[in-house]
Amino acid sequence: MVVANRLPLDDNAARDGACEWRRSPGGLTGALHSILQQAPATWVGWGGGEGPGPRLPTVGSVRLRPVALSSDEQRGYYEGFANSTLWPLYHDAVQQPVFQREWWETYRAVNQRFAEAAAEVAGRHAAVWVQDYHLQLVPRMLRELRPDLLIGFFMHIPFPPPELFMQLPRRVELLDGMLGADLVGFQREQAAHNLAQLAQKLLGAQTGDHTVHVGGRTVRTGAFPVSIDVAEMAALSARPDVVAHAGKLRHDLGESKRVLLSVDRLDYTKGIEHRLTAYRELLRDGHVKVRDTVLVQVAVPSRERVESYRDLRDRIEGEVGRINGEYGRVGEPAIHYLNQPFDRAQLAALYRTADVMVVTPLRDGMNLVAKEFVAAREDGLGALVLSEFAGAAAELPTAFLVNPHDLDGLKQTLLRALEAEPADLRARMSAMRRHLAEHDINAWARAYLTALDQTGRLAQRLPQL
Ligand code: ADQ
Repeated sequence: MVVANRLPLDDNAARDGACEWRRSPGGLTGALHSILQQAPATWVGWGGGEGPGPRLPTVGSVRLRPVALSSDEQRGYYEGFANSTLWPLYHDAVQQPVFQREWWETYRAVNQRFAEAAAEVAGRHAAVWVQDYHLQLVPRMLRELRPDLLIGFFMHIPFPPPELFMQLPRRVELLDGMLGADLVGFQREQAAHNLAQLAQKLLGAQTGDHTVHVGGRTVRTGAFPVSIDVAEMAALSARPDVVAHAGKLRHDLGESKRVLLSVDRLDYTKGIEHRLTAYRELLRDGHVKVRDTVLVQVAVPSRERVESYRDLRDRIEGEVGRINGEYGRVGEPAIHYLNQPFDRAQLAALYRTADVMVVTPLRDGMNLVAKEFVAAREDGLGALVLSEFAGAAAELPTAFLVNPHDLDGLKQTLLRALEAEPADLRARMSAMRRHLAEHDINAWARAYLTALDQTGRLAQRLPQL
């Protein structure tokens, strides 16, 4: 069973009953999509919208169990505590976290509702995999309701060092909530280390090698870097219609132009503003000219009911307008800005078209876009400029790694990537593709689930893993 904030359906599909799997612009749904179809499973999550939502049938082999949220609850739990308190704090407080006392009560009540829904439908001794920071209290709540269950928790975003976590007014409850799980998984080793330090400090826990002993139980921890369906992206990018679409994009952008591409959820952690500043300065200094270079910035709308996200969008759109106004020419903008969702085939075509993929978050749990780009480049070419602060950097050391806070460093790295020799690019890309071939989404699920269930029972039920 998976318990996640959202069901993997989009709102339209849920309303008209068509029930296509949702490829949401968030990374989590995509990551779990392939795995769950391999065995009978239940997915507990919010269906979007208000009230109890429609009765949802089984999709493929996955049974859906919707959890209802009122609009006040969406505000307090989702927009408030999850995305205005935890999200910024866990991302190095790159934006000031907001602490509002009433959000906490809603967050706790909604976590309790998810735990009750899971407890109600889980079979005896079932394995339950709870996802992400929205549901950090669920492991403890679920254990109290159903001590027979095997409970896993995976944090998709960074888990911060004690100096930051200690700011949280409800830090003890949040920490204790996660430690209700049998296995707590993170993207990076450092996060497991942070958890151990906090458990010692706040709960007086004893810690060992990837273990936390607390309240008479042993909780295991570890790093399980999430990945993508590499084979699916490779196949998609080789499809004749995608190749043709990439050719058309290249033609429209200018056959002789060097294309820089960025694809992000429109989020302040993704470093879009820093990137635009670097690009403006490259144009200003004359290192880059609109007649031979163009930036395509795809920024899918995200969390638009949260004020800081609306403000960010205004700032980014203002800056894109300024740069195009100052440096663009008729029929030749400096930046193509696309604030819209794309389907997977369109994304694959974009990845194929890029000379330089620019992935420069200020902090990111993993960043699946970087991996999608590598998987799409069966031609072995294309440069990846990647922030050191993305989890993916630990796995892709042959990317052009960069500190996005260092504007001069960012500018120099963009130029190095633009001017790199094909032989250098091929060597870098081939190392990244070798790594990804071995570390795809199935490898992630296999590693996590075998660590969760040391008896091997789960692995037997997921034969394709
Ligand atoms: P996100 O912060 O959402 O995920 P990311 O890992 O980059 O970030 O995933 C974004 C996904 O959205 C990618 O699969 C991408 O293809 C897709 N996408 C982006 N723009 C799109 C567009 N315009 N149209 C359609 N799809 C678009 C969180 C964490 C990450 C972590 C993932 C998974 O913040 O660090 O990698 O979860 O654990």
